[in-house]
Amino acid sequence: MKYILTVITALLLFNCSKKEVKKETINNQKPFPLKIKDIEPNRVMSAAMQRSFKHYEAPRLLDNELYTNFKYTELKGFNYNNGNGTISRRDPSKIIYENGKYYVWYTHRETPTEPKGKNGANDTIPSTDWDLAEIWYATSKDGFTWNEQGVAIKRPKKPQPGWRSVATADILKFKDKYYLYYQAFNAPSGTYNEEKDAYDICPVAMSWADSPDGPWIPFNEVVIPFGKSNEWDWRVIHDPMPLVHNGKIYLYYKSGMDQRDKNRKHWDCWGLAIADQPEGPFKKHPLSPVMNSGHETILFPFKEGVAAIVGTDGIEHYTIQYAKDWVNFEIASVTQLLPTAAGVFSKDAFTDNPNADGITWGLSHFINAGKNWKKLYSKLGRFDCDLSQSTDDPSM
Ligand code: AAL
Repeated sequence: MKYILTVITALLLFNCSKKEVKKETINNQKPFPLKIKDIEPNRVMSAAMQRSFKHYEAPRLLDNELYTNFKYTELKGFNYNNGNGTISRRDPSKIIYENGKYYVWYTHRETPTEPKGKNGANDTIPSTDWDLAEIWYATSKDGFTWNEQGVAIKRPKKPQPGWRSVATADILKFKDKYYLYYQAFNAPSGTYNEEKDAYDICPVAMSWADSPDGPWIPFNEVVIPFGKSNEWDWRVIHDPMPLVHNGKIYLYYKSGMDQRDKNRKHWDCWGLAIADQPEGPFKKHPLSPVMNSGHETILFPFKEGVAAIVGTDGIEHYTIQYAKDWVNFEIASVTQLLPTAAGVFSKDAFTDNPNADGITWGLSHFINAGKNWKKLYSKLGRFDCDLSQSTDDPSM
């Protein structure tokens, strides 16, 4: 009898500790005390209420460090030709602080007209807002007024990767050198290539420099290749976003789960590829895709894990998520007016700090379009938020 009781007690304890572990995986906080059954023990919950406690731990979504509002401010220092669609700046990189100033890299398009779609594009007319683009950079003392410094990565000569467009860069600082990872288009964006069975013919390229002011030296090899045709990321690799974790480079990227029918509808997901060196080889994590929603990749180290701003697109859009192990994300909060394609200022992006502070600001892009998408171009703007352990929310 004594033996049976001991076994039952052990089993009960094991069960409880399992539940605790599960709760701990979300945001490393103590369980929120409120449960509907504590208030009204006999209430039968509707499907929606059961779901909110079971899948989302709803009370936690309303009260935690990874909840914030976003406040937006127009930037000073950029000229957009009065918004006639011929100059565009979009997809800002993370922001880094070097030499007493902030640095950002972004897609810069300056073309004779606004984008005309894949059928209207030629050697000088862009198909999309990020076609025929270069990667430019700007610096700032305060994050509000920016001085455009000019081109960082030009389009190389045909047939080098990126001859058609280089876009959507992100920065890595690793062992005192700087690395820009970016999309290298070998055809107008949106063009389908039968031979390669891919859309943008746009794997990830990289250039490196000894200083954030360049000169940038092309690595001249694809660093993150497409998956095989039976893999989820066979079609495009977009939005490379490198961070440093455990001494390695953790690079998140966007690709799409394809429906593979004639409409080729796809569903944006994020993958993770890990390397010991900035040049690679990058090994794709076997659990990729690690995120089921979100258009552009927006991530930053938070405590010992990584937090993600999941903005537009997907079933879990407008959430902020957390992965203590950098792979398995859980929803931490649901919020609104999230930045688009943001580049964050994360002090700990490359420091491998086991208690990273988080972020309070960054840059977002805003897509401006006239009637019928005429004069389409994008602008950069600043956002402020409180996704940091150490500050108060400036937007409240
Ligand atoms: C962006 C990013 C990538 C896409 C396009 C330009 O916001 O997701 O960069 O290719 O849109």
